[in-house]
Amino acid sequence: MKTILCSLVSLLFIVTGNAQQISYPICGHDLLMNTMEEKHPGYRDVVNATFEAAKARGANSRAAGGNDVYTIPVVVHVVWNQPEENLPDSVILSQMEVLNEDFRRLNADTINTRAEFDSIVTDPMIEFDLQEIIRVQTSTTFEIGLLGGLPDAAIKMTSGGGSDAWDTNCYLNIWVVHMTSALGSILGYAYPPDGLPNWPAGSAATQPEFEGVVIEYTAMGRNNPNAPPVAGFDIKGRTPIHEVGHYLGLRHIWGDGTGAIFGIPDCDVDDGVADTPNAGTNSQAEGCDFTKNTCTDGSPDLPDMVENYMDYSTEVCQNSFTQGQVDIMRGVLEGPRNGLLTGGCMPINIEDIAHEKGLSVYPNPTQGVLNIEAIEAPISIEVFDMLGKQIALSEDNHLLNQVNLSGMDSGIYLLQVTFETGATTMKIMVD
Ligand SMILES: [Ca+2]
Ligand SMILES: [Ca+2]
Ligand SMILES: [Zn+2]
Repeated sequence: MKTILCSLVSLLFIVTGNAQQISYPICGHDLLMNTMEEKHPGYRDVVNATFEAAKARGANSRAAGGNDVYTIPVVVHVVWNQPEENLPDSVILSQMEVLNEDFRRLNADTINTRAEFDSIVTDPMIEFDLQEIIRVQTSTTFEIGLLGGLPDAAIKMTSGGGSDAWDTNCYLNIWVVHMTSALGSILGYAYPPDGLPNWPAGSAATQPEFEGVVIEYTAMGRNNPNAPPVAGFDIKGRTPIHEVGHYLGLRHIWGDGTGAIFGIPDCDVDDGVADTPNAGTNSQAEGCDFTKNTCTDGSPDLPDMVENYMDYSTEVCQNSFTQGQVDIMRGVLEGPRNGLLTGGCMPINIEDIAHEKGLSVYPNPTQGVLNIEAIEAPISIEVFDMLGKQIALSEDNHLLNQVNLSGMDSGIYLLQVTFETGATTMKIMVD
């Protein structure tokens, strides 16, 4: 499942490959890219543009000394059919620990990172804050179509037998389910970020409520009683690390070259990250081979970085992100996914709240004073910049309130108005 060009070819690979080795560590990212590209020609270009913008943003922010720890609020949806799929809290909490170790480079196995990579691996400074575990029992089965159709409308919608997302602008939703597929087992999939203004017209199928990460229930946590007993493929909670990597804009470390589908090293495509050594194939077949070196690039020529979370090496082998990858992930958090940095919004229909409270915000755009009027006094009125930094807070409010934004740079800001029973967030523009 590694080509980004043709899911049919991936299908052949799965069917003809070594079933046991091939069928486990599979990520549905490529499947997803293919499906989206078929539905919306140009999708890949938009993702690429987002990726390049994020890379530049993250690197610039680092150069400017930006090194805040970013915290992502997380909602886990356990959508279960068979009892074993209803994972206990302990497994979810174990997975949260793995996220908070690996995205802070606090994982004990960093001692296994080879010395030649010491200078490029780094701490992403991203943490995860579990807000809620939602459990939904379902009779629906979640099947990946033969041509790669993903069961989003079932998994991610209550009406489809799954569980509705909490607002995907401000929460990372992780759905834990059992998926079936004739393609083999898929351990997870995630959408790369979108949300740039150059999104092509007619892209409605990329519903915002489908953003997030889907994980096969056997791949969660370090203590999962259902983890598949496949020799060499110990589950260490690294599938969600890999999928969150995609969610934050990362590509596979081998660059998804076409030849790689057949195990032929394809060194002409890379992952768009300068510091990760070029790799021609993924490491699925090798597991954890420190001698693997499929491409010659640079001097000294580095081996394939099987330690990287974005490879298909075994989970016990993976322990690192590089600085280049971290720049992209942080750039995505500062750009298309910056709503995640506002501390989470309330899990309610925000349009309903704005309507229910008769909320009116004017003028928008504003050149200075913004009026915020409602039929109930808000508990708080907050304004955030697009980096998620709070720039205004009012906790003493009335039915008509004014926030003075004169002196702020021109641009887009987020206004969050919180009432007793819910909150709403909207974009405002300062001219
Ligand atoms: Ca690279
Ligand atoms: Ca090399
Ligand atoms: Zn992947």
